[in-house]
Amino acid sequence: MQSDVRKRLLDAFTKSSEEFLSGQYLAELIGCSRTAVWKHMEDLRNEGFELEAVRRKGYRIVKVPDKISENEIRLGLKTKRLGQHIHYKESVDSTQKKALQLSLEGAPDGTIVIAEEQTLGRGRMNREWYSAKYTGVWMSILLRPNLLPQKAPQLTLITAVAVAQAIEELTPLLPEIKWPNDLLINGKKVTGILTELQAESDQINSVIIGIGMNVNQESFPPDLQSIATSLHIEGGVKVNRAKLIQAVLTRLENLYDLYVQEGFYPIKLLWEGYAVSIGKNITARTLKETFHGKALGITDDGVLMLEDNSGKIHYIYSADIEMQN
Ligand code: BT5
Repeated sequence: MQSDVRKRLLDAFTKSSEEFLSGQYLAELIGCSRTAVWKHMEDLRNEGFELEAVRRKGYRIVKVPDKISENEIRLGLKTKRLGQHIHYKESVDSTQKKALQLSLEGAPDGTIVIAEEQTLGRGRMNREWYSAKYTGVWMSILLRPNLLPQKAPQLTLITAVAVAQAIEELTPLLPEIKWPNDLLINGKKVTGILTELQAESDQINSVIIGIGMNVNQESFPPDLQSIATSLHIEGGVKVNRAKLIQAVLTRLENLYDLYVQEGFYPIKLLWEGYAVSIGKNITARTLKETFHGKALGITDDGVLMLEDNSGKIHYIYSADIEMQN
């Protein structure tokens, strides 16, 4: 929509003391036909405005979209690298895919891709990731770390700590981390992390860390209701997504710098403070095998240690975890 028409339309609603404005009135104000007004209103609807159209009364704006703007993320962002290049999209298939494309085009370390909506958001092993419009943080962070490829899974754990810290900074909620890539609140998943690697032999070309945070959803589709939650559902208030993004980026950059300087050990200590599955009986499903036993903790490299009933310790690099108690 032409921005001056949009501005005049929204101004008319802002300034009017009437709730409803008729199509005729708006048409005269803007100098177009009533059909054109209707089209403009449909454009607004497509951009996330909730509108009501009532015969003989006209149009009413019920709700304006809670959009993130690139400027809102930039304003006050104190990082040196993360988020210094922002690719903001209204809708994408997957921010991971877009970030990979940017990576291949040579985008710098710290570039982020953020979308209001993903039509093909994905989890690990191509599982679906539900990414409804204007409600979550759907973000991919491109890093070019000087690390051995086998260290990349540690970045998932670092990111989990960063997200947990950011949630604590902005809400009174108590997030927990379920190894390796889930954040839970009251036992339900509030965030999932997906770390993808492009590497050649011993050299990482880029790592793309995907973060899917449920923020302002009021409900979930039936198949997710029993396992998913949002900050809004848990805390009862809406959370500013731009502020949350800033907090995640700042925390992640700080932890990442700590990791580069001092290795994984200090991160491990922080991580353990949030870990929910440690000491519990779990089932760990890897691509090849299923293990039952007690989760003893993680190694100094971030690998899960599971002790089975015969006392044998298994080292698990990636799995789906189910907790028994
Ligand atoms: C994950 O996978 O948890 C990683 C999710 C990463 C999503 C981000 S969003 C930005 C970036 N772009 C992408 O396309 N992806 C990343 P996994 O551990 O495999 O969990 C997937 C499972 O979580 C699904 O099979 C569902 O059961 C459940 N799930 C799907 N959508 C969910 C949601 N919004 N909230 C909670 N659980 C969900």
